[in-house]
Amino acid sequence: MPTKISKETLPMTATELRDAILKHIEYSQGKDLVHASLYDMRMALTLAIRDRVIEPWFRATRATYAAQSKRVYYLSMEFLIGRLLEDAILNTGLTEAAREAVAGLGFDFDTVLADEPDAALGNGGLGRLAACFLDSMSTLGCPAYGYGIRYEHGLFRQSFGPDGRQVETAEDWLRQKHGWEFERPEASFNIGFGGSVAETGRSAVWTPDDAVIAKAYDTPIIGWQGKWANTLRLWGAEPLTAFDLAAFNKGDFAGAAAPEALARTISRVLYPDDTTDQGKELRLKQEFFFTAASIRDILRRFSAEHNDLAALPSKVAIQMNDTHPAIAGPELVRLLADERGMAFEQAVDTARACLGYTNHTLMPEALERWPEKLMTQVLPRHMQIIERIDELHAKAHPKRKVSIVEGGEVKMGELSFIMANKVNGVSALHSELVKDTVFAELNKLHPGRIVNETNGVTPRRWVKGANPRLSALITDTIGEGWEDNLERLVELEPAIAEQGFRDRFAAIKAENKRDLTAWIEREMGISVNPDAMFDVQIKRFHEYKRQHLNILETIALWQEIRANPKGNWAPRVKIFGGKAAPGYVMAKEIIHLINNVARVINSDKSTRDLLTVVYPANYNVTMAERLIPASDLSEQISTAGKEASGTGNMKFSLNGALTIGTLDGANVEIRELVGAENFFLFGMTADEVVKRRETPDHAARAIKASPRLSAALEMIESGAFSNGDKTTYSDLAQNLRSHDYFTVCADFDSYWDAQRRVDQAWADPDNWTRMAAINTARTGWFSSDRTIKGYMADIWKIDPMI
Ligand code: 26Q
Repeated sequence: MPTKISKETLPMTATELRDAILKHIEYSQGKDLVHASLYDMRMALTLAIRDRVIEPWFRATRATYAAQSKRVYYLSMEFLIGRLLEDAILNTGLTEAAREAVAGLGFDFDTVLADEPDAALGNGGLGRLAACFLDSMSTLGCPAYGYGIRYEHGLFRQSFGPDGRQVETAEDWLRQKHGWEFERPEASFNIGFGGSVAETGRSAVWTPDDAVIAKAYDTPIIGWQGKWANTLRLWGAEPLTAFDLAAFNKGDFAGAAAPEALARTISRVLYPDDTTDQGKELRLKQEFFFTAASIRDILRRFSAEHNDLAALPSKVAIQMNDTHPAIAGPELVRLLADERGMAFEQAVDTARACLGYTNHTLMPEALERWPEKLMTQVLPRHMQIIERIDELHAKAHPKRKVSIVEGGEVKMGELSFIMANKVNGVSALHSELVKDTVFAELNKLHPGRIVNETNGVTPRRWVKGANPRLSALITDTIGEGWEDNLERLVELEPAIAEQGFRDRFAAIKAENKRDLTAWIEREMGISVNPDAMFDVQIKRFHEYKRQHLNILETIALWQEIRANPKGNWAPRVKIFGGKAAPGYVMAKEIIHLINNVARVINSDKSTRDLLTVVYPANYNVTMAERLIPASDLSEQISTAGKEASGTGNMKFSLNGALTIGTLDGANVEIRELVGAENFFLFGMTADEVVKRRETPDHAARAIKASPRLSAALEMIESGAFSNGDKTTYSDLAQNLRSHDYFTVCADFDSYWDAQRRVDQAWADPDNWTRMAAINTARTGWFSSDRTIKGYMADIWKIDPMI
């Protein structure tokens, strides 16, 4: 087993690292030090660190090959990895050496780290989960490949117009060279689309009429202390023929480049998560493009080592991150049956034995469905295979009521369920709801197929890297080695009883808040009181996440502070962060409202010391790393039953923020672990929400019963936040008054009361600190290492290599 860390790899002294950086400035960047720019320094440091990662990476690859180990293939449309340099330095234990080396060369280390663009190849939770899983699989020595798309443009950049509306511009992370990746032209596949199918007896031959090349780009993912490294393989799309020389020679310059432009479109841009924008042909092509390339790569690797395709499930575990790669089932069946001659039913069983499916949402409108017509047009052979899978399933379960193809649509959730040997939810509550709602029928037919794997987050990035001060206190208190054994944080608990520990804990939070205060001043020109409570809601904008519940409470609070300025109000800074899908009108209205409420409230001198609202634009992984360690209160206020898990909630708890939240997703498990007395619970349960919706005028009733909510809504409608224009927010207000599917109104008073309990708790700072420290001590279970161990044992049946 390759456990030993060889001297040549790690550790490295500051002087050695300095020499390595200088070498790269000279030979990779082609500069001498006096002329090196910040970019040159960042690239040279990146390459110097990358060099140290190569050896463990090779070692892990060789060890897996030598042991003929089963490998995990994690297929995901999104990998929201953020910056890689700081993480890699942390995992290789080179933080101090790098800081010293870079300073010695005349650059500021933090500025160099900050020069790296965020790799924003994801929308939110699902993409960030994939990134945390990569880190944990490498830390645990689980042989694995992440497979995804090398988008030229990640999630759009967000800014706010002068009116406070969201403005989207293209993100451009690849404008500068991506220092971590290795281009692999030898790992290329032709991916076809469209065309026709010729059936000859038992087999079928698909002749696509269009094709692109999928080319691999590999990024090594090093685990904690460099003991293991896996590969993130992202596919870029390229044309089969780069250039139409005939057209060029005729003088048609644009036409000559047309095929190239068309092919490259496939990996051009990440689709924003937007349920109103379903069924786009390019999205389907993206999904097939990366899934087909990945499956072919997997089969190629298997066939290089083994002959018997029936043994595939003993060597290959493919995890589908939501339904986005659901075409993996039909594609694997096609390759096994059509191209390798396996009997169809055996091919289906073999594929199923390899596949797992993770569900991340219960909302029916968010489950992917593709028009049968489009599927037939783009993937004619796959459509036939899907129909045969449906028939086989019907034959095996004659009484079954569900089918994959229904009403002219292909339901990807059902396809994924039927083609997977395990289906998992992402929190205890969510997994139960998966069994009882979306897949109730399929669960009856396949008892035991649905399992739970509660999400987690990597402590290396989200504690050690993001919160070095807290990490030092943890190490001082419980010793080394908690970073890959996070449940050891419970050992903090005895220390919490000591005043000295609590004082240090409080001082760390205060310092983190001062850093954030300076950043807010610098970036936004807003000065906030660092001693106020930092009350933070950062996540994608969605009606179910209810940022509007938060802003309604903010308006009501402002009014009440004005009416009673001598009241016992806890001074607060309300911080928002997040993007809305460009086509999601209501979510964008909420953003617009928050910005204008901020403008109005922040200009009220009479309340300024007690209430400030800040909403920095372009929330991303790097901003999360800055905000979370400086937070006192974590807003996790989704309509119960709608947030599958949440992972931000875990990051906040670990970093010593208290949660105000509903009984939704992993909040339930957080509350169980930290104790009900250390969690501000409010709102209806998932069952109560469903019942309440049966009362058609539930919103009107709630508004009538709540003078505060009435006043806040009326204030919005009066034009107070829209320069007197009464119509600006009427859609938003009307939606709440009439429909209010997400029960903002029905939960308002309960939320208000919980916020006042928060105020009371804030009034006793030492007790607040005690509660915050308990949150840190008791949430070590939310390490993604624990989650990955669960997947390895329950789903993948793989043993760790270290
Ligand atoms: C689908 C079709 C077309 C275009 C985009 C999409 C699309 C893209 C992204 C649909 C959904 C997503 C992302 C979903 C997501 O992030 N879900 C979150 O997953 C987290 C990890 O399990 C959970 O913690 C969150 O509760 C869940 O909302």
